[in-house]
Parts: sequence; C-alpha cells; structure tokens
Amino acid sequence: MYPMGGSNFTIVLIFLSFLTFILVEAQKVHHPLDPLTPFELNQIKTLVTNSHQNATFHYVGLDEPSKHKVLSWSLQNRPNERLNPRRAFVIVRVDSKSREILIDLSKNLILSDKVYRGNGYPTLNFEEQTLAGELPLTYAPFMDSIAKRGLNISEVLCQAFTIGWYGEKNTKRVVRVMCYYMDGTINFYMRPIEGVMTTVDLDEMRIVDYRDRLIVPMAKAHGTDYRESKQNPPFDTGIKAMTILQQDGPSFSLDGNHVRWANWQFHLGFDMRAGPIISLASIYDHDKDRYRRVMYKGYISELFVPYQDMTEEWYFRTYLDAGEYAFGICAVPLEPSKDCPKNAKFLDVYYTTGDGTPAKIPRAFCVFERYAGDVMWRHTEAAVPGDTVEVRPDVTLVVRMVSTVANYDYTIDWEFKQSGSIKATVSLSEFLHLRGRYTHTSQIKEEIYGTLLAENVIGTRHDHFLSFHLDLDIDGVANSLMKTHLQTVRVTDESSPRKSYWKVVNEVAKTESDAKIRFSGAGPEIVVVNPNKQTKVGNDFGYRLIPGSAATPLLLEDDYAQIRGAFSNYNVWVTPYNKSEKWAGGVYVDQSHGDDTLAKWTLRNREIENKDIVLWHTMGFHHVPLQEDYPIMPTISGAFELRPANFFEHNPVLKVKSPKPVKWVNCSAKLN
Ligand SMILES: *[C@@H]1O[C@H](CO)[C@@H](O)[C@H](O)[C@H]1NC(C)=O
Ligand SMILES: *[C@@H]1O[C@H](CO)[C@@H](O)[C@H](O)[C@H]1NC(C)=O
Ligand SMILES: *[C@@H]1O[C@H](CO)[C@@H](O)[C@H](O)[C@H]1NC(C)=O
Ligand SMILES: *[C@@H]1O[C@H](CO)[C@@H](O)[C@H](O)[C@H]1NC(C)=O
Ligand SMILES: [Cu+2]
Repeated sequence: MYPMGGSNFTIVLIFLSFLTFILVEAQKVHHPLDPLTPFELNQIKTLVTNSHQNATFHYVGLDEPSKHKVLSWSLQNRPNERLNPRRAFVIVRVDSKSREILIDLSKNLILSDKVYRGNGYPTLNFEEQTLAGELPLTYAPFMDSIAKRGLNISEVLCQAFTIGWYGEKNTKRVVRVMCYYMDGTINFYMRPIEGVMTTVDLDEMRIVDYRDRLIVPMAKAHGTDYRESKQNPPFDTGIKAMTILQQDGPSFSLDGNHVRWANWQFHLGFDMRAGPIISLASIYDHDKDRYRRVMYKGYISELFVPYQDMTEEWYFRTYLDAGEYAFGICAVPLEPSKDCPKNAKFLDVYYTTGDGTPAKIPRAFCVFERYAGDVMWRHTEAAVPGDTVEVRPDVTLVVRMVSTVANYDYTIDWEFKQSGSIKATVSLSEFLHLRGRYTHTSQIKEEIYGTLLAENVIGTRHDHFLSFHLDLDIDGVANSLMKTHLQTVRVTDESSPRKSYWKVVNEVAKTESDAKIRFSGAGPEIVVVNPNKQTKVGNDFGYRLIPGSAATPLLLEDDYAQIRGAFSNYNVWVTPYNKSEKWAGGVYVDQSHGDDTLAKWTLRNREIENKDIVLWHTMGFHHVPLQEDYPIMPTISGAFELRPANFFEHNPVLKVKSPKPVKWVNCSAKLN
C-alpha cells in the first residue's frame, strides 16, 4: 500500500507541471513553417520507437500544411493563432527496410506507417557513417595492407562514401570506405591511402568486400596543414584591424523565425536535407502601401558532384549531397566575426540523430546587414551648374549557412536587397579529392583525370551542380514563364544608315517542355510574370532570373550518374506546383535509379501557363583543379539574382533615405 497524502500530491503536481510544460512547448510554434522543435523531435522519437524499437532515423522533417492554408493563415494577420494540424514526415530503417511514417504532432499519433518498396535508399545518418568508417581499422586484411605500406594504423582515418548506381537490378545498401593518413597533418584528405577499398553493408554493418589493388606513393604531409598556428612563420599582410559595428543594434527583427528588415519580410526555416528554407518572402511597395509576395519558397533541392576519374577506386564518386548526406545537418557552427561579421545574429537549429534523439547545431545560421562600401544607385549631374551628386549606399540583409560535406565547405547566402532583388550565392572552399603517383607532369603518359598539384598529388576533375527550388509567386500564385529572346534584325529596306539592331521577342512557355532551358551567351532571358496583373502602363508584373554560374553537364545523358543527377540537364525547369515534388534528385537518392527526378516529373509535360508554378534553377561549376587549390582552395563563388522586372512602377529605392550618419561615442571602448 502506498501512504496517502504528500507523495500522491507531489505526483499530481509533477503531472500538472508536465501538462503545462507540454502546452507551453506546443504553443512555442509561432509559424506553420517553423522547423520542428526539440520538443516535437522528442515526441517523434517516442512515437516511432514505441512502434519500432530498433528503428534508425534517416529523415525527420516538417510535413507542412498545404500552400493554400499557409497563405490564408499569413493573410489573416493573426500570427498568434496556431495552424493545426502540425505534422512530421519521417523516414526510418527497420529490419533492413525503409519506412515512411507520417505523424500528427497536435494529436500525438502516427497517421500512417508504410514500407517504401521503390528504388534507392534514404539519407545516411552520421552514426552509421562513423561506424562504417571504423570497421577497416580492426579488419585484419586492412591492417596487413597498412603494414605492407609501412604506415602506422593509429594515424589512419576512414570515411564512408556513397557509391551511386550503374544499372544493376538489385542493390544492397552499401558504402565504400576510403582511408586517409594523418601522420603529421590534420589535412588528411591530402593523403589518401590509394588502391585500398573496403565495401561495407550498412544494414548488417559489416565488411562485405575488400580490395588492395595497388600501392601508390603517399603524398607528403609537409606544407599541407592549414592551421594558422602551424604556419611558420605566418605571413603578415599588414592589414589593420577592421570590423562592422552597429551602435544602435541591427535594423532587422527576428520574431521566432520570422525576419523583418527594411522593405522585406520572410520566414527562415531549416530542413535536414535542404538547410535554410526561405518562405513567404514579400516586399513592401511604398506606392501601393502593402507587402507584395515574391517567393513562396526557396531552397537548395539537390547537389550533384560527379568525379571524372574512371579507375576502380574512383568511378563511383558521383555524389548527390542533399539526398545522400543531408546537406542541412552538415551545417557547422558559424565562427563569430569570421564566418559572419561582428554585427551578425546567430540562430541554432535542431535535427534528429540516428537513434531519434534531437541534436542541436549551435549558430547554424547567421543573419546580418551587409555594408561593403557598395553603391545602390548614383548620379553626377555634370551638365547642370553646381554639380548635383546623389549617391545611395547599398545596405543588404544576408542569411548565411555553411555546410561541410566531407571535403567541401559550401557557404550559402540568401541576400535581400532594398531594390527588390533576392540574390543567392554559393561559395565553395574545399580540399580536393586526390590521388598520388607522379612528381612531375613530364612523367605522365596516361589519362590521370586531373591536374598534378604537388608531388604525388593529383586533383581530380569534377563538377558541382546545385538545384534551387524557387516557388515564385509574383504578387499572386498564378504566374507564367516568359522567355525573352533577343534577336538580331538586319535592316534591309535602307530606312536607316545602320545595318542591324536587336529586338525582343517574348514567348510564354505553355508546358513543361517549353520551359527546359540551357543558358548560352545568347539568352534567353527568363522572367516569371503574373499575366493577370499589370503596371499602370500595361506591363505584366515580373521577376527576372539573372544567372551567374550556369554550367551545363558534360556527361552523356545515358550515363547512369547523369540519369540520377538529371536535374543538371537544364539550367531552368518549370513545374506546376505539387507539394510532393520537392527533391530534384528524388526522395530516396542513395543508389537511386533516377526514376523520381525533375527530369522524370516533367515528362508528363503538364501545362504551366498562368498556373501556380515552381522555377527550378541549376547553377554549377566545372572544377578543373589548379595548383592554387592545394592544399585548400580559396573560396570561389557563383550566384544568381531574382530581380524585379516591371514589378514596381518605378525605381523602388528612389525615395530611400540615406542611412543616418554614424556618431560614435567612443569606438575603442566597444571594440574587443
Ligand atoms: C532490437 O535489437 C535488440 C538488440 O540487437 C534485439 O535483442 C531485439 O530483438 C531487437 N528488437 C526487435 C523488435 O527487433
Ligand atoms: C603510431 O601512432 C601513434 C599515435 O600517433 C603513436 O603513439 C605511435 O608511437 C606510432 N607508432 C609508431 C611505430 O610510429
Ligand atoms: C504530384 O507529384 C507526384 C510525384 O511526381 C505525382 O505522383 C502526383 O501525381 C502529382 N500530383 C498531381 C496532382 O499532379
Ligand atoms: C575610449 O574608451 C577607451 C577604453 O575604455 C578609453 O581608454 C579611452 O580613453 C576612451 N576615449 C575617449 C576619447 O573617451
Ligand atoms: Cu570542386
């Protein structure tokens, strides 16, 4: 028997406070597109592991409400009202099968739970990659290989790499584990142990194949360390201290994940695969005295990094980083004052680890105002006496994340300009994937698939393609894609002393196949227009895509890697909005057969004129390694811009006041 009184009362109290905790936590969701909270992630873990004791988690993300619901919620302007139901979509592995589980978080129950029977496997979680990477280190044949090379096993580190697909009917969920040698450097990617390859079955977590094919000379450790503390002596360029300070604090506000700055407002979400998600971006139109929607959603849908080396240890390196490695959870904590300027604000994000436990990535995003001394617009009126000069400095707002996917560091910036532009920049800094064997180019008689960068260091050629999902809603959901062709006209009738001029021929894309575009120097220019709304003088409201780094693939379309990374076939695609068409390389990307890609969806050739449409933009880099890329490549950037095109009646920043002059009380007191 339990004694009555005190202890029962305590239990009731604990229960009540737990209930309050649940209610408070549940209320913390401010916005229907807010990422899943740690509380919700725990709720998901409990629900899923109650049904599947040994489930391993591979994806947990918000299953967002329908676009229609979100839009009407955001227009109601009652931000404190919670939009129910709150749902999550989960992919787990149970008994070597992938399961898709849909959860209602508001009701705390599983709505559906089914086995996925299609091709491909879900995103790898960190834990299984780590376990697979440790297997060779205690595997006798591998230890023999290391001894045979005269290397010290304690200095060996291994990593698991996805293997792609090459037309096989049946596949197993395996990875290739490749090993590197530290001994004297932290930069182990510079010292691959070539010729050795271990294949690991992830479901059984055991080695299923091992090869030691050839011995390749090991690159030197000397000169490969990149840490400042190891540079002897470091090179002092004489650049004096500088920083950016905002004495009165930032001019943007963060209400949960809702960002307001200057004439912009948008929501900043996070997803395990995509990383940052910009939603409901709208811009205040001073003339119309209202916010006008520009982009319902923008995020990186997939990345494709095929290497161009056909040897046995290399041909399979054809990575799809978002679907295979979860680009979002590869986010790293940003270094204050280095990754982001001093005036930045930081946001943490949460995700689900392999056993379902939530984990935090501190400082995964930073938000800051950028003033880099650039000009928003200017004019000197030299013809009018008195020298009229008008200049407006360009201050912008940047949202940044850095994702470190093994040897690459991708910096993703979403930048909002007062002029109405949204600019997305991808910056790469990387260690190349390397092979050994030569000390001078004069020795090379065979195809080495790369550039000799240093003694026994070959940097392998590869590409980086990124697919941006850009669901533009130009002042309303019904939009069209307009291709603006610039055409040369020969003057034949002698009406002008000139022989030629160029004109504009506009063509509206009617179906998905009309909207598959590869950029060349000659355009076309791409404008998403709202054919139902015009400026006072009669032009359709629009936003133009200005590409900056629009590489197209060099692989053959029937190459298996290219079938999987087929989103890179075109720089522009347009699809009618469909909530389930999110991932340009498919949902199950690891060893996918390319049957759930943007290229496949668009074969239906759906109508896209005056519809709710999504623009997909592929940007890319062909990477021919150069000596300057060794031992770490200085940042290279590519960007595209979405810029108003007859969206405003006139220059939207004509009336913008110059920023207030800075009156520092005492600068040196603030610096530290
Ligand atoms: C879960 O794993 C444990 C340890 O490997 C095993 O004993 C147990 O039978 C498994 N449970 C189920 C439901 O498969
Ligand atoms: C191997 O490496 C370990 C760890 O760095 C070190 O302690 C050990 O002395 C090395 N062994 C040899 C034989 O060099
Ligand atoms: C939405 O996309 C999925 C995947 O491509 C497809 O199966 C489904 O039929 C589409 N729905 C509509 C209404 O087109
Ligand atoms: C500014 O602050 C620094 C540090 O607190 C102090 O040493 C210095 O005298 C101050 N200068 C002025 C002009 O007030
Ligand atoms: Cu590269």
